[in-house]
Amino acid sequence: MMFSTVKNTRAVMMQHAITKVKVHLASVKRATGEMDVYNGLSTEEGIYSIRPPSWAHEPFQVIARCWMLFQKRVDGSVSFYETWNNYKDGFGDLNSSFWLGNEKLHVISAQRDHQLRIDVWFNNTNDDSAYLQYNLFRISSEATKYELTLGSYTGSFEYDYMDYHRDMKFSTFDQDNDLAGQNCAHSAYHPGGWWFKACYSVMLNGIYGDPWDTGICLYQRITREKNCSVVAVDMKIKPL
Ligand SMILES: [Ca+2]
Repeated sequence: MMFSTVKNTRAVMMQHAITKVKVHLASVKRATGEMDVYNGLSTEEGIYSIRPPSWAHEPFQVIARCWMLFQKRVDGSVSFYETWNNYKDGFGDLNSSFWLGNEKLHVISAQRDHQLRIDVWFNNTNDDSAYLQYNLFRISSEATKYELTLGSYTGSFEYDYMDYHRDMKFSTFDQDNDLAGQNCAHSAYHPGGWWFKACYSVMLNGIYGDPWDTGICLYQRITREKNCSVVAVDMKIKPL
């Protein structure tokens, strides 16, 4: 009885937070056009078609306003328990949840320096949000497993959650490049592709809405506090 009440309260809180996120998205102004990702992003929020100079394929679409999003989670409609090749090419829907693709991130971030910002919305801290920001973000090539390079940290969290993931290679359930004995991205541990070490301090590609270690979580490795109550998150870059 008690458990059921707690569960219902939690469901109501989560629904409230999700509604807020959806309202925010509904106000997004749609636009289509060419955008120069290297010489300043449009201040008008919308979906843009881009073709980086060294991108040998068809132009692709991104969602941006000052920052270009490469990851977004707002609901559980898109699975992030995906293969290496799907993380490489990208998946999902720009209007809801998606991963832009590691190859695109590599090409864009190799072209010139970008900064990174991650915004996170929680359902258990007064619908609060917080962010992580880094003055450099770079993803290496597939040959070196899309290794993550980060600059120095600023942000509203006191703890630099991405610090643990600096210089880590990307791993998926079908490609183990982490430093743990097991494959961190295996479904039994933290399902989803990420720059795992052994294994994580922040994991934003877990199972949406899962309150446990398999979910979207932040883990303070000194105090061992864990927060898996993320209802929305986005990751984005902007040219320096
Ligand atoms: Ca491993």
